Amino acid sequence: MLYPRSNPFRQFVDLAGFWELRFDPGDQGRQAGWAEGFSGGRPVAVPASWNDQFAEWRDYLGETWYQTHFDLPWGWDAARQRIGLRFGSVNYLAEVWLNGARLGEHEGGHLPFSFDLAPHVQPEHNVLVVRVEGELAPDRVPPGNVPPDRKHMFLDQHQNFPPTSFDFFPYCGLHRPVLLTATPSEAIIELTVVTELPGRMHVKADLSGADVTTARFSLGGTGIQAETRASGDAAEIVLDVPDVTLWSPNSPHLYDLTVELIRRGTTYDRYTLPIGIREIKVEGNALLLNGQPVYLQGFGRHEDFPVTGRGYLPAVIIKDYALMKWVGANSFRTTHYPYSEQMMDLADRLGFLVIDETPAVGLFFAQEGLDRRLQLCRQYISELVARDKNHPSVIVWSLANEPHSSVPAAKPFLHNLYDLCKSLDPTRPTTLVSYMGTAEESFEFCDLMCLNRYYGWYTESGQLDTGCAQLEAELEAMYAKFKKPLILTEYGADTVPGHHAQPPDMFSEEYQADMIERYSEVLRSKPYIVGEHVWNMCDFKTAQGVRRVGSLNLKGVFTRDRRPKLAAHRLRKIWGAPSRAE
Ligand code: GCB
Repeated sequence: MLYPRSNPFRQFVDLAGFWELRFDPGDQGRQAGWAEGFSGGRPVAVPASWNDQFAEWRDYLGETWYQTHFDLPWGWDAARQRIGLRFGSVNYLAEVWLNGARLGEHEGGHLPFSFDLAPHVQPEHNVLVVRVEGELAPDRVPPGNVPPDRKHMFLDQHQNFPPTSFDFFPYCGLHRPVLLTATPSEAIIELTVVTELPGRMHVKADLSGADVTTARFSLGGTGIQAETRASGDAAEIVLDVPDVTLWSPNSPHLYDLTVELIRRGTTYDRYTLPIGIREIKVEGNALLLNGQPVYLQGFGRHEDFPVTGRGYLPAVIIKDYALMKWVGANSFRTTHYPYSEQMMDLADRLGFLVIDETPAVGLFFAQEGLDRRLQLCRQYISELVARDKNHPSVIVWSLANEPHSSVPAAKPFLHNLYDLCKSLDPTRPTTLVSYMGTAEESFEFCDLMCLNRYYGWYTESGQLDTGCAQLEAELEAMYAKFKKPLILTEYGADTVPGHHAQPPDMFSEEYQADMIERYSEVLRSKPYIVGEHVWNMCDFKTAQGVRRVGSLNLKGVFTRDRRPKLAAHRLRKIWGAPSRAE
């Protein structure tokens, strides 16, 4: 899962641009052999969702074919190098052919997958075809088209269109960069770095064709360099960094770890990975970063923007980080799916604390399709940990958002996921995010508790006094029961920008600002609360339904085009004050 790099030993080329696309509602593409290449396609932007590019296909989630052509760059040679193809995210199902040969398929949006292109790739005139399909189905994750009697009755009683079991638009397409990669045929294929105090790095490099290889590890700017002999398919080393600068939000210091493979005095592969040295753990009531309590203040978000949908948009990423800094946030959760790798790299560089969430939102536990949903969740956890394990910014894994846990089948299912995640990464606290109205028994084994609560909005509507009293009562009860630190991972109010009211009432900017402030007061009065994430950073597109005016969730503190509402200014005051960690 190493992100492709370009250096004297490796190269990648981005296939972004205008591809060709054919919608295929009658499923004729398979019969007609579109896998080998098709004509009659219309131009489509990649990366981006297809939905907002073509008005008449906005709600269409079915079979869709993408195609592009490429030549290998100068100097690339499939006989000497490993030529690969890497997709950052395709939602939901992807099946891929090169020059008519089927390379494979991948299920699940938001996580990368790759193919070795040997022996099918040619120096010129390659035809790459991707069939994408994003239908909503009860045995997919996240699920959709769930029969009404299987739905959680608290929030899902209204049918929406498209029929998601989650509250965001089910955008489809090639959402993140598609990269053509060249690496040496013998190469570094994986790096795993675990850091601990006072300044130690455990590094493991997985290698292909490793016999008689020396692996050299060096740490930029420190003069630290060490060599080891590869044994089997791996090389491992422990590096101690004297006078270490630890990674933290206030000082997001990254060391460039470079690994080189050397044979008979000649380097034949090199990879550089930025590493932050830090330690995260839960102790008693506290979440400790480098031994000091941290308090998370920030948001749940969405990768969502007009026209491009869920497609990768570098300028919006930069803007969002700037707004988060402006408002005083130090943290966010990747609601409700893993974010782009570029977003995660910037979290490391800019010093954000990330709760990294899998795509498991809207999970329900009816027997039908349960095994399939479990296997998918397990796949996503494995892929997510493999992708994000080296990010210092990732401090907590979130296994699921709001599983419908009030049934006996939920706990063993979630326990299974927890155990898998811990086995893959014992170093980070692991949690899940509980649904309002659900007694989440899985907090028994989770390392900390995350709760989404909307007292004063969906219940106690318009009544902040009663709502805050309810909130406080539930927090106290949860803590008394589980004695674990708690993060309020969602709270907020839909707000029509420009709608004002005195006294404040629902949907006014004043009501949202007051609700956030009142919640924050409750949260900051409890020593076991270790974070507050407002829902949501920005307004975002949803399916159509009676609860979503204009097909938007309006709980953003910023509008969809990133203009602040009153609540953003209020949050600046609340969050501008030194956080409890300081
Ligand atoms: C939730 C969900 C989130 C929704 C939010 C809401 O609990 O986690 O996806 O958008 O409520 O606004 O209803």
